[in-house]
Amino acid sequence: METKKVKIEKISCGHCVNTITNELMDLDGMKNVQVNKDTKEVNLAWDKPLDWNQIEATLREINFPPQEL
Ligand SMILES: [Cu+2]
Repeated sequence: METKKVKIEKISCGHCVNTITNELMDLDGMKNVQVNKDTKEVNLAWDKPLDWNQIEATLREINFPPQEL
């Protein structure tokens, strides 16, 4: 299991939280997505075959580019 915490400045409301959570949980291998709307921090946990590049690309595609902490 790999984990990572990132910051996504564009998170502003519950809709953003739902979009990010749903899109990431659709990825094969994603285990956990925890989005904090107030701090704009996102905790992620995943397993193979998923890798960070794929997660980052998905976030960019849905217009929520992540910033590494
Ligand atoms: Cu929003």
